[in-house]
Amino acid sequence: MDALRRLFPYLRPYRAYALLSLATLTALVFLDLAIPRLIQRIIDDGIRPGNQDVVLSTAALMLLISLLSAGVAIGNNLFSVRTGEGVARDLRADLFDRIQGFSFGNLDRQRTGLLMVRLTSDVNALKHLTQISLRIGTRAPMMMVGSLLLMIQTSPPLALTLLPLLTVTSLLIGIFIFRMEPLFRVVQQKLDRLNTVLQENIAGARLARGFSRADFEIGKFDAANRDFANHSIRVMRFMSTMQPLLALCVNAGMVVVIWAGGLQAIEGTLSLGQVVAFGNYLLTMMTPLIMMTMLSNTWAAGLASARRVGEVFADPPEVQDLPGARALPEDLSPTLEMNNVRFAYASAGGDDVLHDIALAATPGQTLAILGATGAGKTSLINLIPRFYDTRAGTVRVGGEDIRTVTQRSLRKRIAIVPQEALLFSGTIRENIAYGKPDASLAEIEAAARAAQAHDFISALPEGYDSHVEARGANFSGGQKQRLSIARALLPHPDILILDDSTSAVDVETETRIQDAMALSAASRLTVVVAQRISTVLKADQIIVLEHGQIAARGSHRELLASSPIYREIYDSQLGGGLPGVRA
Ligand code: TTP
Ligand code: MG
Repeated sequence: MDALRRLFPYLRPYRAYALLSLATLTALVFLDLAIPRLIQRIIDDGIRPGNQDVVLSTAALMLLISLLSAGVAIGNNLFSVRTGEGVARDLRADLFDRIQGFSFGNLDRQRTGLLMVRLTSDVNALKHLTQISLRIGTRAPMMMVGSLLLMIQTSPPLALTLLPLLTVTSLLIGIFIFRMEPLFRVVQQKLDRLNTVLQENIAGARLARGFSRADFEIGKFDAANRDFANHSIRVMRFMSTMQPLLALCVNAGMVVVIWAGGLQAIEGTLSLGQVVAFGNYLLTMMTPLIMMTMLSNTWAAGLASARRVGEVFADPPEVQDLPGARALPEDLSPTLEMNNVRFAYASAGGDDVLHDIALAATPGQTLAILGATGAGKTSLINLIPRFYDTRAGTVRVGGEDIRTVTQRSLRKRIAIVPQEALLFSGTIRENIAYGKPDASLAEIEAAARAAQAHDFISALPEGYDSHVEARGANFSGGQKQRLSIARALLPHPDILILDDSTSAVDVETETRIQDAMALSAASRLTVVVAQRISTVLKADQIIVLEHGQIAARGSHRELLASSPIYREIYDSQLGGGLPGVRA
């Protein structure tokens, strides 16, 4: 329930629709409750005394009420749909914003597949909950109270006779809803599991083919699928015993009405019309109740979804601007400095992956970070745009502690070529201009030329307007890397970070990219991450990272002379002339 309360504000913009919906619903209840009274009148004042006028006029009135009722019901549907859709749209938009505002740390925690479920099925479940609440969810209790009152008004003794049965029915329905909610909750969890498996499965379909693990994947899916089905069956089994029981209650009630009411009618203490009206009120009371039990599914699903959507909102962005954070001054020379930096991933058990990092670089320089896989290179460079906060120590850009400036102003100065080149679906032009959407074609071409991408782009039939599929699936690894280098070069960043961004291009092309970039690098600070020593040869400063620690630093020449580790890397990659590796 608490989870639902968080979502009430989403109703506010649509309160007019919600109120209209409730108003039409109330009208509907009144109209529905009028019908048994009219039937009573037809019987008592029309049929029995043989008064045709009353029969005709009452029948006409019933027809009118039925038409009115249909119209009002349509209105109620439309208003509740409007409310539900509006709430769902706003909720999706806010969730999306929230996820856009997530830091890397949040994204490590929240699984992509489940976030997608939050935005789609969960929001849908809440939409249904809203709509159902504005329809049957409010109508049922109103009908119940109204019918009960009218039953008492029709014949208090008969109502009293029915009391034990009504109590039993209410208890049954109470038990039903009480037992149903947890059952449905488990079904929801199983469905979640099924979704996760499915998402991983489809994302990894190619890999599964490559390793002939399709059988294994099918098995994994089967297990989740069966688990979900088994729990659904358990719920349905419960429902299928409960529903006939409830129907039995209704029928038993009818028997009581006809038997006790019939006797009273014979005695003359109750008219035939009253008996029939009473029976009808019993039906108008029970039917919505039984419908409500069928809605416990929607309730359970809605509650579970509200809880999970609430979790996304309750996960604050790990990296946040300090209150009153200033923008990084535009004219500040973009130096880079790290002092005593320690860092750990919250998700990985909290052990430090970077220890005591200290480094400094100035504009115009190239700082290279060399290290084996897992050494912590990516972790280190992710601290520069403040994708993560350090555990200890400071990172300074232009002399400013980056925690004291706004993320936006900091990131505007930095461009990063991530280790895994990621492209969006769209055109090549759009992808390169991602960081500067208003760039001219000339600028885009210049960036592509520097990244050695212009030639292969021009060779495509549609050149810069060629289509890029989701994740850049229609380009090779090296092509994707060059496109993502062009994307980073385009806005002329003050600090350019390349995370092993030329690992998939040949050494010759890499050299050409480096030469082209050097032409525009006079005022830029470049940070190059590499496993391959050929990438870092020309850097002003090379930092050798080992197990998250700086093992050596200096220029290529200095390191070659002074650092055994560097020497070893050099010999293994270039010096020894291993087959397939050329200097
Ligand atoms: P990285 O910083 O990713 O190591 P790397 O970039 O030097 O390696 P590679 O050349 O293969 O790209 O990882 C350092 C450690 O941090 C490693 O033990 C894995 C861990 N780690 C996490 O726990 N979570 C993460 O998101 C990342 C990126 C790394
Ligand atoms: Mg890495």
